[in-house]
Amino acid sequence: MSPSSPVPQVEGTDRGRTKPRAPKAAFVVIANRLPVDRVQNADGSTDWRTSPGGLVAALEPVMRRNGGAWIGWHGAADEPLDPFEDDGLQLVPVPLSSDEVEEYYEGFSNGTLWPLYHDVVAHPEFHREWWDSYVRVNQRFADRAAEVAEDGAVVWIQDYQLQLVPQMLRESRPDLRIGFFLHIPFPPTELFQQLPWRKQILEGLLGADLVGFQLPGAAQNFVRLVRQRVRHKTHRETVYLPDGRAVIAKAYPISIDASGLEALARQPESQRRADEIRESLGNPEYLLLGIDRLDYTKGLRQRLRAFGELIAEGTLDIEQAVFIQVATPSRERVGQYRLLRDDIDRLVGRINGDVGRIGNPPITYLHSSYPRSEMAALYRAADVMVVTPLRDGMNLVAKEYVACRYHNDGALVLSEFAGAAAELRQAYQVNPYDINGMKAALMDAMCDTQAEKTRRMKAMRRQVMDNDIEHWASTFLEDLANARQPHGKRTRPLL
Ligand code: GDG
Repeated sequence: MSPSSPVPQVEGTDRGRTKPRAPKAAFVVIANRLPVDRVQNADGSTDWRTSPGGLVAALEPVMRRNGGAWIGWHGAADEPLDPFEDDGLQLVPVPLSSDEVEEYYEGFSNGTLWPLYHDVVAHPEFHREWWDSYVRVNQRFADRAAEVAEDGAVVWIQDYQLQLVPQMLRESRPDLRIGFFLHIPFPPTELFQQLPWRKQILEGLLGADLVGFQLPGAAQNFVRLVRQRVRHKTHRETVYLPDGRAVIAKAYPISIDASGLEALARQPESQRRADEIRESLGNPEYLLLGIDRLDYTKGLRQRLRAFGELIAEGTLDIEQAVFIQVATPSRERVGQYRLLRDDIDRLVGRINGDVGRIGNPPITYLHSSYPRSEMAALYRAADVMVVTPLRDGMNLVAKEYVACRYHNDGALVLSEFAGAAAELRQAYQVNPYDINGMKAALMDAMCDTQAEKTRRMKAMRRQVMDNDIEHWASTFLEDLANARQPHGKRTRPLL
């Protein structure tokens, strides 16, 4: 979104003012965040900028093509904001108080659900006040959607922050066709059972007609849990509810705007910048790259250790190989993320201090976020892309790297525990907990013959280019429109 976008008025404190109504929409996306960030300029004026993150990267093109409304929080606490239009997109802000940001967002969403759903790689905290806030905020999102959706509209709810919205919305608007997509893993029954509110979450999701997951295994976990905990009848991917409704749970692996990103990577400016990046690092033989949100699920520590050991033991020379790690700032007010940042700072400092030489730090660590053009240049510059999450719903970075390698060169080292591993079979797959295995995979990814790397990359490129974000969204929306319902009513198809 351009900085010159119209800046909507922040609502004043005069209580008598009538709230502008968002126009009714036939297609509504509900996500925790609107695809914009409000930023304050030095002169006190305000602008809107597209915010980073997988969800926005994934949904923006689909929304623009279909038109429609996007409901979400705008990122500023205690500041109600009027609905506004930007570039043909209706944006409908949902206000959150600072207590709600702390309890619903940082608390229940990111302190309870996020670690629980990612194999408990960090300890999930269970607090009843966090849950109460989650219920309240979910109800607010559902109420807003009930106002905005026109009769018989298609509503697509996104992700773990809003799992109660499907049921809440169905209660007030049974005419709607409701879809839900979970971007993160859905845990096995043994872990999900820890959640004191497990039944409410399952019932919340069952308000949808179609519940989408990244992988078939996640959909199976969900159906099994519904059978065990809510005692509904199930058959394969279908749950049969006592009121005659059927809910489908199925996998829709998310992807990227592959041709759009490839086009950006093909621009001469991207290659020029890629050459400049390599040059500034002394033109190493191998440039390794990691790009992640700074998150404990992403396996940064394990991959940096593996690389550091290869240098320390002399398998790799520091003149020969350099690692760039971009860690985009994320959830910085959550305690576990602050600890992680210190931990990675220390680790990078130790490795560079132990094995670096003047002008030759083996790891270039960037705790910052970059424009898309710089990301494309980095993908062009890297010989080896290192994606080693301990658990990840999909991982779009892996697919983005593949999309940018239009000469079929470069190599992808990919964790078995990323959803993307199911599709990118020809990556150098690793168990990120196995440091020796990871060291061996890094060496293979660097030293294999060009022919072998080309064979792998070609196959992965076919997969990514044929199954892009458009394919993801259209298959989901088609299945949602066709989902069989007792009244037999079909929704108008979307574009
Ligand atoms: C969740 C799930 C799932 C990162 N830094 C910058 C930047 N990014 C972009 C990447 C990529 C996206 O953010 C990150 O997506 P991931 O998929 O890697 O990870 P999560 O943020 O954890 O996303 C994940 C995803 O949802 C979608 O369903 O794949 O499993 O955890 O697109 O390029 N973009 C820019 N500057 C940065 O500095 N412009």
